[in-house]
Amino acid sequence: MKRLLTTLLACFMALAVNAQTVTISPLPQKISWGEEAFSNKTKFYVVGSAEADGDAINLLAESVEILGVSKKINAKKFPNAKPIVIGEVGDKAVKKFQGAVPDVKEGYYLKVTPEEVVIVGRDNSGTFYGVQSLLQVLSQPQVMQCEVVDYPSVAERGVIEGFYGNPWSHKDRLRQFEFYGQYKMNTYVYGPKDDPYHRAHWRDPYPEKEAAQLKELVDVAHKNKVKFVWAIHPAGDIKWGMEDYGNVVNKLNAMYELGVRTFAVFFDDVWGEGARGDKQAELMNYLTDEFVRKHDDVESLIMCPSQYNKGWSSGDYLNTLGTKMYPEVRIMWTGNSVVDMIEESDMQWINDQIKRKAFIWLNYPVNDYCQSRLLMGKTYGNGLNINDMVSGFCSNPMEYAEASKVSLYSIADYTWNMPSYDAESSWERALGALMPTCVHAFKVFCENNVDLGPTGHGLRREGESPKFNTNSKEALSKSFVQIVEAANNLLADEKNHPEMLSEIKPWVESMRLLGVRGLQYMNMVEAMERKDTIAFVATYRRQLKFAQEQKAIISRNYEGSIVKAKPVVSGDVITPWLDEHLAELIKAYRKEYTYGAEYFPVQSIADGEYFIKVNGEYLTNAQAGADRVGDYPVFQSERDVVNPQRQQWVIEHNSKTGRYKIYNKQDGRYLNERGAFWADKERNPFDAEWHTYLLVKQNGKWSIQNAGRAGKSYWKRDGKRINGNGDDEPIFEIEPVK
Ligand code: LOG
Repeated sequence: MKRLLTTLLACFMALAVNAQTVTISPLPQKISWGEEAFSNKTKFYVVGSAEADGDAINLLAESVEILGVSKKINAKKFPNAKPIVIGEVGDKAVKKFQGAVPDVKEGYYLKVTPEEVVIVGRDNSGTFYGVQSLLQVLSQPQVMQCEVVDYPSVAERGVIEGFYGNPWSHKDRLRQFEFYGQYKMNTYVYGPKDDPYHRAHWRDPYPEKEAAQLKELVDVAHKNKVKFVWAIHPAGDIKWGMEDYGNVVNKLNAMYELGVRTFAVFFDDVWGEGARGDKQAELMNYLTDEFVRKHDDVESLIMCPSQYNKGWSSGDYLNTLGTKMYPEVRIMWTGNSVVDMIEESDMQWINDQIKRKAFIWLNYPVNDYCQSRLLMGKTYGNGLNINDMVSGFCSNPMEYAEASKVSLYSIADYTWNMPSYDAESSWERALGALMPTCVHAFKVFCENNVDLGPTGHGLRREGESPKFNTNSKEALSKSFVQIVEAANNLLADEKNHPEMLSEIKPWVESMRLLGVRGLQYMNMVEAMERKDTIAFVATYRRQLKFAQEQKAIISRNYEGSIVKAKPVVSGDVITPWLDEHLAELIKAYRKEYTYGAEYFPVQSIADGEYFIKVNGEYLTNAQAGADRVGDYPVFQSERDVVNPQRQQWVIEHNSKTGRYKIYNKQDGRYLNERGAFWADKERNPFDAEWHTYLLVKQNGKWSIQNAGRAGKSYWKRDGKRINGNGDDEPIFEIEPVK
């Protein structure tokens, strides 16, 4: 009896384990699993291929072993194969099953039994999605019996390439479309801000090469059942009137020639004339009459308004669009602010204003406004009950196309089956799907690249670095070792997903160095406990070398790159923790010991007169005497022998703030947070909140950091002058005037 029980239990557990390993993503609306259907070495023949969707059949043929086709089930002809019966509602081969197909666009029915596989689509996309689901079932070690009744929650689901910065490459986009097909996203809106033919030079046609590439993109999108929406952004310099209306129509016609059938017009991020609602409505109606309705295969237009979020809405702009623009024109919306998650009450508000269902432009995981961070965390915060309130839902991603897939995978999940969406499990599945060979290391990486820090847009993401544990020395060491190992494993696994790794590599390297620095810090703590000053200083200097390496990392450092980001990893947890603790440890050391003092950053300079130099060139108040608003000092290689005071700067400690003020000896004007003179002498009173700096010396050179209300950024040299957007690189030579 006991033995029987154990055997039963073992069987049950085996089943349970198998059942758990099978998931279809995005999660189907209805699915029931049975026992194993057949081995994953099974071969097939296809019944119904003549009438079924061609892309679905091609996908099947590329992905599974097909011995032939047949009009009917024919076990005699194919004794060693199983039939895949496939087609759309109305096709002969699938008549028997069509009652089971949900009556929703793109819905499908899939059944896997030991005898046969059945796929019936409500329409062509439905059949294609049925095949995609089947392929996921077949990819498991054991092919399980199942019955799936499935359809999307949101009609238009996908991605809007709408960010500033380096547009995606041709290859990036081709890979994206395959991914969208795989995970049932059906919409891609093309609108990269820095494609000149989208925005700055919207009137001009694409050059031949770009046009040919776009044509290929449209074809590949369509093969993956992705609607390619091409967007034009004329708002920057459009002249309201027939001439430019004609220019828009011409450009849309040129794009039509390349195969585009759905179009969008963007008016975001413009002010003044281009942002007029009445004129925008007029143009959209004109385009609908003169372009859309002149073609029988062009869909109604999509537009992105100038007031595209509640925070920026005022006057009767939205109401004008709502009442004057043809109701079939869809209107995009980013939520309560530029970067925001979307909830039910938000949808009620906007739909009311525009008298139609808004088309959501979700500004996540886009990072064009927080370029040092990668947003690899969970996609959470959107309401689970808004599917009937939106006409579409698209995510604006990062310029890092592959890395964006972590979030896009969840966007696919969310928009396909909204009520069942679970951010956590979707994220876990995404990691497994994207980096199957080193999912653990990838998870550690993603966990440490979650939040974006404080930005003007205010969005924060919770749960960064959940495993960082400072409770004990052992726990801390473990935390640092974990990120070093994860980075090493990812870097060693480079061949398995080269596209992903080449994008995230700068952040992976940075994570490794962060961990290494953490371990050096631990060694410093121990050296301090042992009172081993030599080891302390030596370890500190090693740490410094790694910090410099880390700071030197630049993403997208290729020629022509618009964005060159300096990666920050765990910018809200581990990085600030380590910076703070290192500084405290050094302070404690310096209280007790003098050995090695020259290597540590110091924060004190005696009141006096100084030359401020970069690379041997003198910061010079060349405009002294003119004393105008907006004057700024410049770097000059020669010593000023006529007016030496122009190169002499008075640095004084301000006891109220503990910081330093800097003014010119020649005319007494204070330098502001941009290293310029804020105003003329009369109107330039000293204000400690704005005119005081932190001066830190390291390896013989100084960094000058803004403080108080002027923020925390550092000065850097920018050509001949100072710029206030630098980093903590000590670049200034500050020498007393003798
Ligand atoms: C832009 C968008 C940009 C995003 C985030 C819209 C409608 N427009 O503030 O191109 O990627 O915010 O920086 C935007 O969101 N402007």
